[in-house]
Amino acid sequence: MGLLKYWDEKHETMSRQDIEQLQLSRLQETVNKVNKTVPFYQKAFKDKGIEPGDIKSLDDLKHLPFTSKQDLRDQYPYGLFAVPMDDVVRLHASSGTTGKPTVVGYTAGDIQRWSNLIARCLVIGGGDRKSVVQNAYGYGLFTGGMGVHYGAECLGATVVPISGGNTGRQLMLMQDFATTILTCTPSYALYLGDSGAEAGLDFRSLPLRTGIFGAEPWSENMRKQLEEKLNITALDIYGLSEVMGPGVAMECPVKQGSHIFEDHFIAEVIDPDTGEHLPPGEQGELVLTTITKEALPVIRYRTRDITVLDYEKCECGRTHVRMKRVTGRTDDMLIIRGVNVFPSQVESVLLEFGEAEPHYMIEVYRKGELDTMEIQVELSEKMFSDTIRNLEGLEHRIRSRILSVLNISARVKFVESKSLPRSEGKAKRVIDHRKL
Ligand code: DLL
Repeated sequence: MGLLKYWDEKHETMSRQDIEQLQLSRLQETVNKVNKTVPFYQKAFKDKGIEPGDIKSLDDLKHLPFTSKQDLRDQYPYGLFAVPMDDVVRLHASSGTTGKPTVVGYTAGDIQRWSNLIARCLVIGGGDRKSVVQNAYGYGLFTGGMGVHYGAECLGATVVPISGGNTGRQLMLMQDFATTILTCTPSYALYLGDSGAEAGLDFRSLPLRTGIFGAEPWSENMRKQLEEKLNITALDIYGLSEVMGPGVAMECPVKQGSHIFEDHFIAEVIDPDTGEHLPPGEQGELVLTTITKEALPVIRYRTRDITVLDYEKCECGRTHVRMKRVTGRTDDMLIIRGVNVFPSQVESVLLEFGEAEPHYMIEVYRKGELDTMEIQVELSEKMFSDTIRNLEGLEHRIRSRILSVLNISARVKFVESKSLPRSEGKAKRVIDHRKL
């Protein structure tokens, strides 16, 4: 346990009544603001016959329109921003369903609030000013690296901005810099653990205490392995770029779900088919509304993540609602090594090449601890009988294109025309062999 119990005790332990009061006033402010500054919301409210003044209680939230990833894409790049670009100090981006990413922006105030929320997460994980945070989330357009980095600095910890990859160096610095908190995806943590063990590293001899793992789904079984192999407490961190990035929710050491930071976000669970609001305890799609974001406030953002909300009192003393582990998504987005991949992105790359047929199958494996993706593509009959050299050239070109568009390397395997299974209903494009 670190020196601090809470980072922001007042907000983390508010009574339900106070949380709801704060949420309502912040929601009203947000709705007023987007109605003035974001034409998309202005129109969406109008289409639903809603005026900002109609939001008189939290229950009225259900009358507001949803926002989807597609809406952000349609407004690419900055259409949903609620402030002039002069006030935007940072951009990040995540994969869209096709070529163009989803762009998100932050004001200086947004960065400050985000950093404070990450500091809150780190304190929940036992962090304090003495902590050495080895941040192995990827730096760049992905929100993981920079998001956690600024939060660790905000806490006053020492941050090692190593980013992902370069496992040998990660293990060396973990020892030399006396890392106490490791932040990365759970699959990469497992890889680090196994590589360390192979290299004869005894994690019991290290000061490493906590792992804060997220950006992809993982399981209790995975937690057990990570805790044993790395000799740590492994906690879950949840977030998504459109809503902020990491730090929307964080699991406390009670390990019964992640607290969604309700002073900044309003959480709902809906039936993904009907859009109906579901009572607490029922499983459905998580919908989040931001109530303190300036650059990119989102109203009822459909995360596509499946979870359950739990309003029971938590032993840790925090009063914010907990979400259970995300068990899946309502769309076909895959997360491979922390990178979001939509089958439609793969398809559009394949179709850039005249030689490939629009019949393909994506298979995802977990080899050791690393996810690998193999794409089987049908070739036209004429191409299939082409010289091996030509085929190798084509394979190489497809692979590099996939790498540059999706930011992930894949194996490409050509198969004969008409050899992949055809389906009569929805095409099955993905076989996920990973057992989480
Ligand atoms: O993955 C933000 C993040 C970075 C979270 C670092 C945690 C740690 P995106 O790239 O926009 O943002 O992907 C968001 O990843 O909708 C979920 O499907 C999935 N995801 C994120 N955290 C978890 C988690 C970041 N703890 C999408 N468990 C989300 C399961 C998660 N899925």
